[in-house]
Amino acid sequence: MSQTSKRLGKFIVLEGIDGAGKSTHIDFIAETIRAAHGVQVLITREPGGTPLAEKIRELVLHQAMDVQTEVLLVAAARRDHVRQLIGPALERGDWVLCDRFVDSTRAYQGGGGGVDLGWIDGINREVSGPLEPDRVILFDLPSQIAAARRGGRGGHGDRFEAQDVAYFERVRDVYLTQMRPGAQEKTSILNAELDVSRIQMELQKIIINI
Ligand code: T5A
Repeated sequence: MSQTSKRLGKFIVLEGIDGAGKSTHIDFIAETIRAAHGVQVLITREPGGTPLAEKIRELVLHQAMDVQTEVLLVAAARRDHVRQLIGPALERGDWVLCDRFVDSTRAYQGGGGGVDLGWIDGINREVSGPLEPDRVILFDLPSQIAAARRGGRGGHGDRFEAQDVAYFERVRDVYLTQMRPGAQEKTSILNAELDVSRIQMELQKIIINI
């Protein structure tokens, strides 16, 4: 998106540790947005969302690399995603529902991997410019429970799912206690331990008020 571009749609982001329940609820969230706000909803994800970014996703999830390289690759994927898909959708008035965005890089590479959060924030500002989520819905779940849920599902077997519970506790800690400046008032923290129907009730309340 350029500095002068006009944003008409809203940008909604789902965050949380692996197995917290974003995929389970994403279609419900999109349908609830359509019903509540009468808009088109584009569902997308990070890393990914464009042909180039999906190729980068494969590398980041499956190719061994150092953690700063992870930051730079997800940033490259994000740049393409914002310019090719997210920005144009918002400019034509669609809402964009994105599974992960800049807070994932802070939480995973910053919290999990130990990379300096200031460095990550600087790169994210360069890459996505003025684009900020209008609402972040954070699915919050203790790491042990998320690991059990991932185990029950069989797991995707990517590099992040192979990390231990301590890694995911550090990821969760950044999500909860070291938010981006200005992100706190735009973040809804959802108790992902609840059952699916209770979570849907909470999601409806959040979405109606966006
Ligand atoms: N990444 C991404 C970075 O490191 N840096 C970045 O900058 C970015 C953008 C993406 C990976 O990339 C990393 C982070 C990620 O590891 P992914 O496969 O897209 O990889 O990973 P996730 O987004 O985490 O997707 P997952 O499928 O692993 O997790 P979900 O979507 O949160 O969980 P979900 O819905 O699949 O649920 C897991 C299991 O729990 C059950 C479900 O049925 C399922 O079996 N479940 C529940 N059970 C009981 N009660 C509930 N309320 C339940 N909700 C779901």
